[in-house]
Amino acid sequence: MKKNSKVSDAIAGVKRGDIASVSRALTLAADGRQEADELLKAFFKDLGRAQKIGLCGPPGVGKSSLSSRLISLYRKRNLKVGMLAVDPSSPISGGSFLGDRLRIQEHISDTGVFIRSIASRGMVGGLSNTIFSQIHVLEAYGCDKILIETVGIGQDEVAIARAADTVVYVTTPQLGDEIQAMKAGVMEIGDLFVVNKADLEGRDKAVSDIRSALGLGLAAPRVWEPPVSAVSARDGLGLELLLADLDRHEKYLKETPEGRRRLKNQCREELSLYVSRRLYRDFLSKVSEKDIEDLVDHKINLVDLASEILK
Ligand SMILES: Nc1nc2c(ncn2[C@@H]2O[C@H](COP(=O)(O)OP(=O)(O)OP(=O)(O)O)[C@@H](O)[C@H]2O)c(=O)[nH]1
Ligand SMILES: [Mg+2]
Repeated sequence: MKKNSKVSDAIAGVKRGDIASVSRALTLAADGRQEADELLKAFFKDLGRAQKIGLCGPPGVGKSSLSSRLISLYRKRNLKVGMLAVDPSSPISGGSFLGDRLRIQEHISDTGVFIRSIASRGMVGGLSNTIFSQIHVLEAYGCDKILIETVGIGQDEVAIARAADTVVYVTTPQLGDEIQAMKAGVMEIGDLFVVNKADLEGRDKAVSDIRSALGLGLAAPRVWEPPVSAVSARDGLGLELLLADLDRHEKYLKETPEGRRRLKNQCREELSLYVSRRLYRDFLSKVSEKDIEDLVDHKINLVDLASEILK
């Protein structure tokens, strides 16, 4: 039972608020092997504790810089913050990992903040397939806010909406034309829109382009009208207003059926990821060397073998 004591130590450590245990638990959770099941069971009761804030948007718009600012503001309120960032050293976004590390450096000695970058391997549509397990660890650690930064490339951008409660779509004035061309999918998942780098020229045009793309003020009023704010993560401008919008969205989810609807969708997504992981795990453990020999020797065909194992 040596293997399990490692897991139960990590579970107890996380509950105690031990930061090294959080790190170990996250690694176990990210691996998604059988060992992680105990962890999931122990931590599932904290489901829904934190506001999970997804930050998405094109590479380089300032998602990490903005996250760092938000973390500081939340810390001022004495809230515990976790952050999961898809490792931007992946070839897709051009390797600014070191830059990210430097920007979030100021928080590393603070036990009220836990930042982990997620390898992009094993990703399903821009999200790690164990992201939910990692979220559970951070919720059990007592995080009030969990920021999830994802790389936003086309369709992948919308994947974050399956894990987050509040989706923040970040853009900049420099991406004027891209705003015009923003895909319908992106416009639909954003709960808040942020024009970062508002210290640069073109801020007002970017804000009004987004507003008109959203059709704000035109159609019948929606229950939640996505606010569009201009901020500068560099200069620290507009952040208090953004924070107020984030709070307002959290309140909206708590007070309307929308919150429960999202939580249900998250559970549905997590269940399906878990079941496919587990089926795959169980399946692989049943394939013997003899089965493979039989395939090579044409004693059985692939489909029949698979059906037999799945039975
Ligand atoms: N002028 C200006 N530059 C900014 C601002 N915020 C971030 N930057 C700069 O923009 C660059 C990218 O910032 P990041 O925070 O790494 O952006 P990101 O969206 O996390 O980038 P990826 O993770 O690689 O997609 C850096 O050089 C930042 O210094 C801002 O408000 N104004
Ligand atoms: Mg980043």
